[in-house]
Amino acid sequence: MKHREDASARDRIISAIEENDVFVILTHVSPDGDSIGSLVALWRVLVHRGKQCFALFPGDMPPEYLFLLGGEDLPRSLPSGQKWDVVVLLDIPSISRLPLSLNRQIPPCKELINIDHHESNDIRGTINWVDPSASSVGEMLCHLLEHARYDVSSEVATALYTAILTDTGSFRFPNTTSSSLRAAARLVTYGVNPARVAQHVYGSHSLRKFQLLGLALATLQTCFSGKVAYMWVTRKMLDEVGVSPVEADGFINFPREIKGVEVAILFKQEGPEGEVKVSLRSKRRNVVVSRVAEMFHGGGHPLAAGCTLSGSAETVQELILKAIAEELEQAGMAASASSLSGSPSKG
Ligand SMILES: [Mn+2]
Repeated sequence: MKHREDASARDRIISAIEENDVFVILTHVSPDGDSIGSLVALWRVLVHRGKQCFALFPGDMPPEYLFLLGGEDLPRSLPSGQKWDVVVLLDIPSISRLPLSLNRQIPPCKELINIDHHESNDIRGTINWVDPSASSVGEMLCHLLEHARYDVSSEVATALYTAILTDTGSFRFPNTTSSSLRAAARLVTYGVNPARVAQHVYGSHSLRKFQLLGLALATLQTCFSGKVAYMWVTRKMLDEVGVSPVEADGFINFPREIKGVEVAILFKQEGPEGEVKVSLRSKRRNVVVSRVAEMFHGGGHPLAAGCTLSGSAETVQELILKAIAEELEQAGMAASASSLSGSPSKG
């Protein structure tokens, strides 16, 4: 049933592309490899097909993905008063994740296309294609372009490959399936150079990023008998090293990579004073971190989610660890408070 719906959603998306001329493509704030790769790929395809197409700048881009833009710039805001035929949302599960310049408003349009792989997606477009079994929106777009028999240039393939590579954690996360690997392999036949992409994504960091990582790693701790690991990036660390918070992109993988850890947490003080951004990762489907994020008005996937809390470092850490303990308990992994090792980090 689901597959039939997906197939018809895909056909309707292709008709909407063919029948319209003026497009806006949007992706989520705090963009990652999947959102940037998908945005750039679809933008290039539509421009190549002679469409007038705006891909809106989603917010600070981690520098390792800038190569996908090939020196081109994205508009920071949309021209006002413009009527759009089609607005395409990529990897955006809810209105709260729209680029900030839009003020939580989807631009008025005839057709609203919602393409996403977040189970929690609650956007009602005129066409909705939400496939939680897909590793990434990049993988979905690969299927869409092939289904439409559009040609996939090596630039488009590179953007989609980067999306799949990064959303699967370099083909290490549970969303690494035969479907995602096959899509990546086909993209290589369209002209991707995997070593070159890896060099950009993983081998072009700044020295300061590693200096920040050094400070953050000093706060790394485990609790609940080693099932939970957490780490802090504080305002003070960012100021000390003199970097923007985007440099902490990917830090969540360090607590995640400790043996025996089921849930990894990264606490980041990046916005206004007293606000803490919390990233959560789980290794198993029965420990659902999006449920924890939702308790604090955040969201995400079962295995990767996030939320923002206000309060002191101690309070935020305590609230999150308590919620994680309950989630572990529900999953049959007892996590009594007494197994909490060490006192909450002062950040
Ligand atoms: Mn994604």
